[in-house]
Amino acid sequence: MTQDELKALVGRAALDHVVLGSVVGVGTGSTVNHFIDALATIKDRIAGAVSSSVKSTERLQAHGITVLDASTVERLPVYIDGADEIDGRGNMIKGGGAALTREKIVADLAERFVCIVDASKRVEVLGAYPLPVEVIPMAAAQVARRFAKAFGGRAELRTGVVTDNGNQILDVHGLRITDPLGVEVEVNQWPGVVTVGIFARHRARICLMGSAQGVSTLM
Ligand code: ABF
Repeated sequence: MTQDELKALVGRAALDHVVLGSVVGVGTGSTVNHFIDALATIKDRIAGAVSSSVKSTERLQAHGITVLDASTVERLPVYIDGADEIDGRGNMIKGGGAALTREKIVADLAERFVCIVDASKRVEVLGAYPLPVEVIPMAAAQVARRFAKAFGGRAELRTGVVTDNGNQILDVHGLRITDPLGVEVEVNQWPGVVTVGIFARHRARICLMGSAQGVSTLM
């Protein structure tokens, strides 16, 4: 099976974790796009969606799924989203799609984060995938210097990308993140950092992984 077929497999499998009658938290990316397309088949059995990006909002609305503003929702039973990397405890690197800030906001509303990935995303230690960090533009150079000093990482500005929130993305290469929570907490304090693409405080409680053997639940 191709990578996209594996993404479609887990996108459909995630329907099993949707609580009927509820508002569904929806992430961003090509795997989530398959989930959105599957969600459309039960759109009359949910109360709508809270979206993590303009791109996901547009796809949801194209299917006729009502998209609610996150500020109007107190709690979501579930948040379905992809990842760039996920380890054995559900810690993730996210942000390859530049939506990490709103993804973390919606994940914070949810009781359960269900991550949907193809097998290529599973790692033992986070960091081979360059860590995305959303920054206020004026802080980009200083945050890059901090990564070099604190973790030996090499930060590159993601050219031609402005996030839905009007900010820039740094991609930090050369990291081996053995303490995801510690790094997330530390970097969150640096002036100018909007969101760091480590999801340890908001790690996945369930991970559906698609592989040649089908869909397996990693945790
Ligand atoms: C999104 O899922 C992003 O955080 C992450 O970059 C992306 C993974 O992309 P894809 O599903 O297209 O592989 O939540």
